[in-house]
Amino acid sequence: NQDRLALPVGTTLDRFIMRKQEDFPYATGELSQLLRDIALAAKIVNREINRSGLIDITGAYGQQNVQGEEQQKLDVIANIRFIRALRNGGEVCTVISEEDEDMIQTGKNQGKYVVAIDPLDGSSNIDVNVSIGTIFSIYRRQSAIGQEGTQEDCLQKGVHQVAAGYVIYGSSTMLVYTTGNGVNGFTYEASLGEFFLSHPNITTPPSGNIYSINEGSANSFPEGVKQFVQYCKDSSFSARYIGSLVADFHRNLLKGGIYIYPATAKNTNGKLRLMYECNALAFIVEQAGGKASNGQKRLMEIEPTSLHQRCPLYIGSTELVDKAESFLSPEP
Ligand code: AHM
Ligand code: MG
Repeated sequence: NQDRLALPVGTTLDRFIMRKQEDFPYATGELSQLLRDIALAAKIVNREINRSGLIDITGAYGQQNVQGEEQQKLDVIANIRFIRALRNGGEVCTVISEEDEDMIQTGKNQGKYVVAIDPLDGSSNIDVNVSIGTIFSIYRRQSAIGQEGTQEDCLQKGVHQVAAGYVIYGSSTMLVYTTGNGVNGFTYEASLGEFFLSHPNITTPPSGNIYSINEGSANSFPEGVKQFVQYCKDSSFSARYIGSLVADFHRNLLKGGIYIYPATAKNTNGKLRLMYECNALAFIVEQAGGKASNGQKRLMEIEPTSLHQRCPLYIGSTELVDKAESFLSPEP
């Protein structure tokens, strides 16, 4: 019933999650709790990010770090915060994170879910006050409950995601997520400590005139990518590239456009990570009516083989991704 699903702008995230759960009579509430855990950690990380410019002068303005401990880098802090929230929540048995080489066992072996997360993406922008983000994917474990999650639980295709989302720490902080029933965006109101529904049922324009790619590497782009970039120029598109995947993706999602991180000489399989960067955004863009591919095939159908594997990314408005693919040679 569509009417029941439509909730008004201004609904808090907690209420939204609760109401969505009511639409599934057999839901146990565990996924809802997991999403709330992530939102809570996002608030904490947001607070740390907002203070980050002050970190080196905290002594000077009178605030001491409680434990007197050395300040750690923000991406490390974000990793600690998200892992702690996921561990305490109890719904997740295993986590894979950009910050950790191996799988992280939470010790909560009753947890039904596995999470893949990039706790703070856009590392080159952290120190210069430019938008950064968190990206997450949630999968249902395949192994039996009661033991640690396995590598197979972690290496599922993107099509098996049960939910995915991102947090953008930008001019506003927003959380955008999908559980496979459309995409909704929530904006954070810091003085109230709440995320409010601000972007209900996000759909991405079928086409657009923004292209986002690091043209500094143009000399080593595949021939088809060079041709597509030339097509964008011939069409007088706008070039926009922040260098924070979440921020570049979010802008293009709302305005229409394409983001590309192709294979290059330096990164022969692209730079971005399949499990905690590409798949989550692919799920979101498809739910918003857009498209994600590795240049040859649907990104969410790639069979993963390792936790940190990389993958070329072509993502955004369907017509533009189709156009880019038309310049590339088909899979051998
Ligand atoms: P990171 O995980 O080290 O932060 O790198 C990922 C970031 C993305 O946010 C961004 O889209 C990309 O790297 C930019 O890479 P480049 O500087 O090569 O254009
Ligand atoms: Mg990253």
